Amino acid sequence: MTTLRDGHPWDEAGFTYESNVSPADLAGVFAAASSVLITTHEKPDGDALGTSLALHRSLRQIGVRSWIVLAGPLDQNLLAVTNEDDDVRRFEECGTPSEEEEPDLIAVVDTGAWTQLDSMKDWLRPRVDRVVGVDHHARGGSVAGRRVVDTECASATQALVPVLDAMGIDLSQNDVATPLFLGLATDTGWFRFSSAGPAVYRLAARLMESGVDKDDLYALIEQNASPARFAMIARALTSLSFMGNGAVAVMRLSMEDFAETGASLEGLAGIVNTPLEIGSVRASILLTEAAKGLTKASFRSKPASGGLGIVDVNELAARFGGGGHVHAAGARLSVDLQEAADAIEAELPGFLS
Ligand SMILES: [Mn+2]
Repeated sequence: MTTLRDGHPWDEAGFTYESNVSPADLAGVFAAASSVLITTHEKPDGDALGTSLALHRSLRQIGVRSWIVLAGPLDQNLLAVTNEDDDVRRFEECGTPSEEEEPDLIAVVDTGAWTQLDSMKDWLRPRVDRVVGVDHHARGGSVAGRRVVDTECASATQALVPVLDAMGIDLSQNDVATPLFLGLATDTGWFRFSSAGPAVYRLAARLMESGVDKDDLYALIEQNASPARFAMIARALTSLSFMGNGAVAVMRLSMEDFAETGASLEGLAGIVNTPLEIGSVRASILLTEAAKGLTKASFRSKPASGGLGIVDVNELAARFGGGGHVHAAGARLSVDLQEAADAIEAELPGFLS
């Protein structure tokens, strides 16, 4: 059974997750490196891959060898932004580096939470002094000895830009701009979320002027779905129910739904956002049965409007050992779909004031 905790599961006692070096400091560290392993949170999204790829291509520009290691399921559409010059490896195939391949620097981007680095954590722990971090999350742990954490940024790619600028990177060369734009666009729901402020639009403009073809990228990422994904969307919408007097939408997908449609878990990205189109809905939850007795919960919420406050889904997910952002979070519950729905419903009153 899921245990409730007082603090956030990403927190570490006595540890404050914030920048401890400047972007210029980090630029100096990258420039002085000879080989860099770049990694990010498991089940990488557009921002995780975009930050990794932009850093990888930037390091190539200044003659520093690097490679990317990605762990966990990955939306195949995202890989379309990589090309044959990029050294992108899957943890499931390459594992941790051999002694000959030991990098002298490790970059962890778009997360600072040990729980999001499960495959690599035992290898990373003795190396934290050689780990540098670039992130935009409010919470995290002691993963990176030196880190730039900017919670004002809508994406980790946005937090990376001042580092690249200090490195003197030309964003238009070997297409550094496109993965930067990918992270910025996907983490802001293509510039719709409240996190998309003036600085985001300014950066988007700069990246387009550096060669990003946003229509091409949109088609590649957002208009490239499989019929199986749509079969799952149909089932998710059919399962829609409400809690909290209509303020919270809940959708459920079972293992049978996956078996019968042939859809994959990684093919579900974004489905949880759809019920936010309903006027009365302030938060949306997608429950997926990952295995018998194991339910994955994805949470999304709207910005404050019409005198109504936000549903802080970061804190809601934390009640079940998960986390994320105020408007987007996830958790895993060791119960079946119905028990997960019941447990979440029991926690809701405190979040709907
Ligand atoms: Mn991100």
